[in-house]
Amino acid sequence: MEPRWPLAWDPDHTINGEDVTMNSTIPDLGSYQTLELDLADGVLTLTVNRPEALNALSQQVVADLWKAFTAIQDSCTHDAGWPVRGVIVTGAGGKAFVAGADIREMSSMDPEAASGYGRSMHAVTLLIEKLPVPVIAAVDGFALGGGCEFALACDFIYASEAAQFGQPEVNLGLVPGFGGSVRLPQRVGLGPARELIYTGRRIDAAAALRLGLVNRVLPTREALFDAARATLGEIAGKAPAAVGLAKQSITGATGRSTAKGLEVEAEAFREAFTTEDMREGTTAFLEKRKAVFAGK
Ligand code: DAK
Repeated sequence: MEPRWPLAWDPDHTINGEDVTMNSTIPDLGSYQTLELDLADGVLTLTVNRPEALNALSQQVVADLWKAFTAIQDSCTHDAGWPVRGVIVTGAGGKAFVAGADIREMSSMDPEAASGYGRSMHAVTLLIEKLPVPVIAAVDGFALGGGCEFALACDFIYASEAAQFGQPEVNLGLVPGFGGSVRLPQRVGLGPARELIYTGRRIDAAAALRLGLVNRVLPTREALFDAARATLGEIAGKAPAAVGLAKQSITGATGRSTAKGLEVEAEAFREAFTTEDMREGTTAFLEKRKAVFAGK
């Protein structure tokens, strides 16, 4: 399906009444066999579009994700005018976010092919973590196995009441292969992550909220997207480089020792002082006016 995003783009659009386009040009984010991209009001919605297989992450989906997130990365700079200020990742069809890695394809993979498959998706998840804009996984329906791991690479997860999460790999004689053994313990703690991975148990949205796997649960799919867009709109009112540096700092410090993490934070803090937006933000405070960020 052809991506719809350029048609939805209107450079005069605002978020919460603020012009967040910063004189950006419309980025060429490419076209994809298995993804739909829709850029509106500075928010890019990326939809995995294989509803016939509950959006399972086939090798083609992984290749498309790599290409798409590389293109998005190139658009998330002040040189490009920050045309993309936030990303929502989701799945098509209303039944699943992503039901996992593609079991049909995996069933005939040899260990080398499986390893390449796992590493390609690792690369995609690292790209998402490096993206200097926030990425929200909007989960409506199943987020299982590789689908849960894909969501875990996003900055945070919002879920509808219909969401279901789990790492059911052990039911298939597999282990998590797209980052779940690293990111699930980071998100929910070692004990709950072990229990979920060893049992392959599925949990609903309310249980995921209690665990801290998701940030918010919304009653419907519509409310889910409204909430995700509202949060990204709120963040788009801030200095984009500062948001990017904060993300870089948190991602870079995660899993490190306190001393190493503080080094990462110190570097991001120093970098913030090289931006015009930092001068504008602090000056505006002292002048008792609202800051106008140029995205530089
Ligand atoms: N892969 C491929 N096709 C899938 C799929 C999947 N993960 N999930 C569903 N489908 C397909 C079904 O085969 C079915 O196709 P047709 O039979 O119609 O052709 C269609 O989607 C609709 O699914 P169902 O008919 O099963 O729908 P139901 O409502 O009855 O059930 C369900 C929904 C989500 C409960 C069920 O589909 C299900 O249990 N799906 C599998 C969920 C799962 O186990 N996910 C985890 C996959 S394992 C590694 C790399 C990666 C991984 C591991 C290792 N290495 C590098 C080592 C990752 C592993 C995983 O993610």
